[in-house]
Amino acid sequence: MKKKQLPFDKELFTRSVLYNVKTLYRKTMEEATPQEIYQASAYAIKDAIIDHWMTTQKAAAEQDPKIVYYMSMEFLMGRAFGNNLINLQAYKAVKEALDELGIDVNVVEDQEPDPALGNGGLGRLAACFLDSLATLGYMAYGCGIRYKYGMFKQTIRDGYQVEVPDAWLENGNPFELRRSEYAKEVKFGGYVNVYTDDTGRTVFKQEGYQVVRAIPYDLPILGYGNGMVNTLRIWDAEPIQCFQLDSFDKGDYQKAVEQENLASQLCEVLYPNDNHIAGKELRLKQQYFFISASVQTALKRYLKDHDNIKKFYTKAVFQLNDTHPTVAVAELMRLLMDEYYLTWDEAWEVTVKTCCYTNHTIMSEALEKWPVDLFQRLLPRIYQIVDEINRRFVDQIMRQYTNSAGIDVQSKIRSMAILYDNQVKMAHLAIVGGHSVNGVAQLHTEILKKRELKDFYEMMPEKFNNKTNGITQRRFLLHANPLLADWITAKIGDGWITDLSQMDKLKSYADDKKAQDEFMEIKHKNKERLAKYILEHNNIEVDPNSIFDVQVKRLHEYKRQLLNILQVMYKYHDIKSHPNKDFYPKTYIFGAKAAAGYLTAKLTIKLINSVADVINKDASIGGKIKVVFIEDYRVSNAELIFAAADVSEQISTASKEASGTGNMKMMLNGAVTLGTMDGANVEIVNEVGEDNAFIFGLSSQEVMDYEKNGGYNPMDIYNSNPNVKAVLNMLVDGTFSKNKELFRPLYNCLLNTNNSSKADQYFILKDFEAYLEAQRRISEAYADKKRWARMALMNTACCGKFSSDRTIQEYVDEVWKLDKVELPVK
Ligand code: TH1
Repeated sequence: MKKKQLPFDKELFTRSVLYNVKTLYRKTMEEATPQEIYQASAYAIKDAIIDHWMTTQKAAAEQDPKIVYYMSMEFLMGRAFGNNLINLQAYKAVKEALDELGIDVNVVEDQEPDPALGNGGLGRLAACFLDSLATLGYMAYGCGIRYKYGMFKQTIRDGYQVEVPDAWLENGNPFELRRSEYAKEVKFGGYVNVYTDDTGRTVFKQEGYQVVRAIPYDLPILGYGNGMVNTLRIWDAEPIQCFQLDSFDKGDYQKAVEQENLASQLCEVLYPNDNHIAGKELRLKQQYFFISASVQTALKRYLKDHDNIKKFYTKAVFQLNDTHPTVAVAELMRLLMDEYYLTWDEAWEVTVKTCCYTNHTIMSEALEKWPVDLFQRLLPRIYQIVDEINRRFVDQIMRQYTNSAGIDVQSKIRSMAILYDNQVKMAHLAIVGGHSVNGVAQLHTEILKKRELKDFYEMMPEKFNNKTNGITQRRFLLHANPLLADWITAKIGDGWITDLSQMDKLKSYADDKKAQDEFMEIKHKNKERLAKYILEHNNIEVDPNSIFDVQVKRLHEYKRQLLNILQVMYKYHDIKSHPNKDFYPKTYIFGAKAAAGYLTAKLTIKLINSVADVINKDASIGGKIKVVFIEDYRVSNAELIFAAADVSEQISTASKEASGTGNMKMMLNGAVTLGTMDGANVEIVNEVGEDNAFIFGLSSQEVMDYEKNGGYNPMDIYNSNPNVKAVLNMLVDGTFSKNKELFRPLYNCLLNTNNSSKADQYFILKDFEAYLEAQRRISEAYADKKRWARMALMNTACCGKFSSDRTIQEYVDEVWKLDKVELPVK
């Protein structure tokens, strides 16, 4: 049975490209640069998208579905051109059309800068969710910030990371629409004047404030093959009006300049910290800025064709992506009371029924807490409301727990109050102000319920639920790995594109010799493709017959890139001292950005590059190990890397990685997980079976038990394990740097003899021996071609659960309760 395709007019596309090149640049195709051809092609695609976009809006206006507003400081979209073609089902047609013009579609795609409005997993998850929402036919708005500079570009100089600004908007963005007619005002600072108006109502009026204009830019989010186009609305800030010098007295002049400055700073740059909060004032301003504009928009849209504001929650739900958008709780309260005149209780009911919160981490340095004085100075009216929410909540704690046997009310208040120790605790506000709290993998949600948020769970168990993360197979297989995508479709049909659970039909090929050979042949081709990229970018020759062992993700101590590179150092030492020992050649591939101020992370990058330098140049090891650090790891090169991975390194300290999603992307592409029982790895092993993954190391329970008892003493391991001793000494004996002291800080992190409770916080030495053993098992398994092919194929076959389509359907069924939009297309 042939499924219907979205209509796409190839001839119209070609004509449109030629026309655009002419009218935009006054050039012929022969004269146009690749960038100009990209722009011309993108505008041609946008044309096709706009029709679907308008159709979607019309259908929504008629059907009045409930809408989810996915509020997030980060959307790590990656390039739009190829993805839009995929979802329009027009990739092949456009490839042909461009071919006929003598142009390579890959070259065109490569002209687009990566929109990198996110750090890592959290931002990429938001992007996958938008893709799934549109594909499943649910009305959704992504709400975020149009940062002028996204995640910095990483260059490596002399082995060190150097950050370069990411001017992604330099050539404009052909897919965006500026919608100045939907601008909103956002106010900061000043004070609240409380008075009674003529009707006897108490009025809270913010005065002496600074105001900026929020301008929305809309980006189309296409569903796959269904004609649905949702919207990612990102906000830019502009000063409210150009000031007229003549009419200004000194005070006004000062203020006008301040407002201009504020507007120009607000959306300047994304904070490049993953799993870490720097607590900067500008960051809080960014949060309130995009939240106020988004909440105003949502209310306005609702009131356009409904009149009972008390029923807002029947048509809208706000999903808060971590605590960063949590001021939405107070902003919604403010607007409902101050602008729409609801009472506190009425407004509170609407707010709780509208808001939901996703927790993405238990790392303490990532928990958002704002100093009360800063919060109050910046957002005086919002602070009043938070203060009242807190007062009522503390009251509730006292009513519930006073006189209950064996319960210390004060300790309950200490652990749950929103305002405590002169801090505003954003997670507590998000939990109290909404009706759903979810973790992002089973293990993570259990840790939230049993430990991190235990008191909240006991008080309001009905709010807690798990939504294991997922990823979109459209970008990470259909677009990233066309060879494998075509092969799978030939075997089981194309149903997997919108229903990943169908991948399990591949299981019947797991023992089929021919299928195994084809599968591994495709992997080989993808390894060649990556090898070419590495040769071009790193000038390192790698052997596609070696095992491609990949760890790509943000650099963070808990993710333990250091464990990986220490293991490489050990293997190097081992090979040099036993040149005749059998060793299956391996290529260790790293990719990671470190937050600009995170010294240990930056030094780890330098270490990886230094080790790579020494090993790659050492002819005596006969190329048995190569080490590659891929510069500027981002969504576009990630697609090449995932497709080529044999081994997926997921080696975080158990209990620390809430979910992880790179693990799923590599599994989808037939890589075998080498990991700890952490985050979603646990569920991956559950699906694929223990025989098809390599698991090692402490369990999350063991880690948490050690932590409760003040850690462990790594010196014991150093003194008793000669492998560990040898490898640690290599850090400080000049093997990898002329300056022997260069890597001393890393050595100290592991062994800190002055303060043993701070030594090896992430249990690297504790897990070292088990990790070596797991690496050895990998080599053994890979040497058995048939066994490895079966494992790799089984990983792809068992990845069905990890589609973001499944995650989104769970959110819809259990939390958001959205209605599907019916579209006239087809
Ligand atoms: C990540 C988590 O570390 C990761 O385990 C998870 O898969 C991903 O979110 C998606 O759920 C996080 N990223 C951030 C970024 C910031 C603050 C907290 C987290 S948690 C800025």
